[in-house]
Amino acid sequence: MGRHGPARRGFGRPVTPRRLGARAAGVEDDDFDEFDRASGYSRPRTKTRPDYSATPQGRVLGVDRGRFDVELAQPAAGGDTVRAIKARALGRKSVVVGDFVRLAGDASGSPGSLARIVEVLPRTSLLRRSADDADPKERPLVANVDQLMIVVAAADPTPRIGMIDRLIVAASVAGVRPVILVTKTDLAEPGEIAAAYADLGIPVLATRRGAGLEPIEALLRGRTTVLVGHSGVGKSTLINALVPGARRSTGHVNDVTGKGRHTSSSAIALALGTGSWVIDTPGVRSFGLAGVSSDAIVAAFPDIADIARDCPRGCPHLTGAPECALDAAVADGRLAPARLASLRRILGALTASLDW
Ligand SMILES: Nc1nc2c(ncn2[C@@H]2O[C@H](COP(=O)(O)OP(=O)(O)O)[C@@H](O)[C@H]2O)c(=O)[nH]1
Ligand SMILES: [Mg+2]
Ligand SMILES: [Zn+2]
Repeated sequence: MGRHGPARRGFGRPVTPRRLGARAAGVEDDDFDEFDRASGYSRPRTKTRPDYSATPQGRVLGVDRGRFDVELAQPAAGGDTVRAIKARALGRKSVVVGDFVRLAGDASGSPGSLARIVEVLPRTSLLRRSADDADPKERPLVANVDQLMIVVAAADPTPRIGMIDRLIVAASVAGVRPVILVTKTDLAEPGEIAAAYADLGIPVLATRRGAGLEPIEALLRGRTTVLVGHSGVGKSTLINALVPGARRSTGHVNDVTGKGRHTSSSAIALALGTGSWVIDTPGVRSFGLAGVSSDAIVAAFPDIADIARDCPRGCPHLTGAPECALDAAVADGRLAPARLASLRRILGALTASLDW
């Protein structure tokens, strides 16, 4: 089955028509300046809006200076990807890698052609990027992600537990499943990391350059997976092994800017041959956690949430919290000590990085 086979997720799902008026596709949408009001559809529209329900659909694979590479659901004459710009009528609405979009204009993909993105289909998830914890501005980075693959090296660079914890929280609050991949197992044993996280119910895989890819491919199949991890952990090496022709540059990457030779600092999605996409995120160090509550973190772990219902109201669940039911659960064997330690690391990472 090719990359446009039926296993492919996202394309072809029904889209609720939310246009009032039916205008022929291909009209100049720029005339409709109320096209996408930022919030709410409670007021009746005063303007007729174009109907794009029959226009080609695609997925944004990459963005470079306002130009989007869009993979078409149905390949066109000029190929299966087209260049596109955002229609002015979308205003400040973001279009990010992973978005499913509708296209107007020249979506033939022929040399020199340029389509317009006229609609962003409803997102199932959205990961935002934040420059650092002090930066309140969080820019949307990737949409419609099923899995966040946290890539850490067994050694070189040394894994950072705190970063893994933050990413688990970011994934959980974004509605994205976290998974962990330990690379470079030729340099060190992955045991410690695996032990710390397997107890949280998070899948942990290990690999090394040249190792068989089947377990990783099985985890990626039929899903959209974002790879995130420190520079140098081997993300691009892995993608090159998974995606023939990907030719992601590997090797030294500047740790501060995330930029290396031929290395773009924006996310890029690559289609796997199995209705799956992997998204590389060079230079991304963390995802935004603004507004995340400790309740949301606890809720990410249903069995722990169940126990925490016996906690005093407003219990922070941190070490030393009076009458925290999680301590009692560890004492009587209902909760593994390593799992409570992990949870507390996550809660601690959050409280340390946010002003409440
Ligand atoms: N020893 C060892 N080195 C690896 C392995 N995978 C990648 N590398 C090396 O680690 C460096 C960084 O890899 P790269 O894929 O560019 O990492 P990225 O920054 O996460 O994309 C490169 O020099 C790779 O050759 C591995 O399994 N074992
Ligand atoms: Mg890389
Ligand atoms: Zn508690």
